[in-house]
Amino acid sequence: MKKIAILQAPFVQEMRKTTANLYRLGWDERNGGNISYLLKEEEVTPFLNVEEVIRKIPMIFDASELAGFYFIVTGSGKYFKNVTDEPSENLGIVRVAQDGKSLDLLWGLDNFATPTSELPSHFMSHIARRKVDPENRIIMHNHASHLLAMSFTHELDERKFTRTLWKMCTECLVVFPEGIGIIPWMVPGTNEIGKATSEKMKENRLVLWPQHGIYGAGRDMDEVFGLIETAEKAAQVYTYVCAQGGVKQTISDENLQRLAKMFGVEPRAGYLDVF
Ligand code: 2HA
Ligand code: ZN
Repeated sequence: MKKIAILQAPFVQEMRKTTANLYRLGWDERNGGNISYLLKEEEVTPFLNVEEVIRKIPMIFDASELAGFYFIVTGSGKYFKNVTDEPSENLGIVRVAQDGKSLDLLWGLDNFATPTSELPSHFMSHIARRKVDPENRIIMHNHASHLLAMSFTHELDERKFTRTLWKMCTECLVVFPEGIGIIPWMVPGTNEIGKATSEKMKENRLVLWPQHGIYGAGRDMDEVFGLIETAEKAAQVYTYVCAQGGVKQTISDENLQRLAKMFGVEPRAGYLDVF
């Protein structure tokens, strides 16, 4: 059967649009940031012959829980700024091999490029999120500026950090009622940071990497992008509030509780002081 040109695939278009948006927001300078997007086989087969493996790419960890799964990923060392114009150099479509120790490259990552250096954190987070939400398909990492700045000025206590964000914009509690997870500062690209991130992903879709950036998880691009931009907006407002001299009034815990009831969300247990 004749294949449709891969550049017409909706998931390739989404990756191009999203990386361009993220770049314009200033959250993905140079090679900062990475995205992995789980694809269903039936989404891939109209465009690619999945029996044609371009090359095998070894991995430094065991992803056998994802064996046979397809992903479109951003490339290691690649610039989000360049994805729109040069998709096949900067993106790749891969399938996790049966033993979970290598990837079959099916498209892209031209000139021997490799998938994002943060693949351990991405894949371990996919595994963790899919256990709580089998519909989860995207993991996104970027260097959202105000969240990054807040990781220097705000106490790195998950409850306190979450409560500050919730109180900066009325929308926040509704968008991430489970709050935000925070790991210690760690060396990026390692299995260790992957384990720590995925541990937090069991209970959060947002995980802060102090002095580095943010991880988000979601069922689709709108969910994960919306999640990160809502938290980032709250962090931006926090920055302005601090610059304007600090909080004089804010949303009370009782009002956050009323908000949660109205929108049918369950704030993380113990995060609101209401009895
Ligand atoms: O891909 O953002 O964390 C570059 C990074 C590493
Ligand atoms: Zn990063």
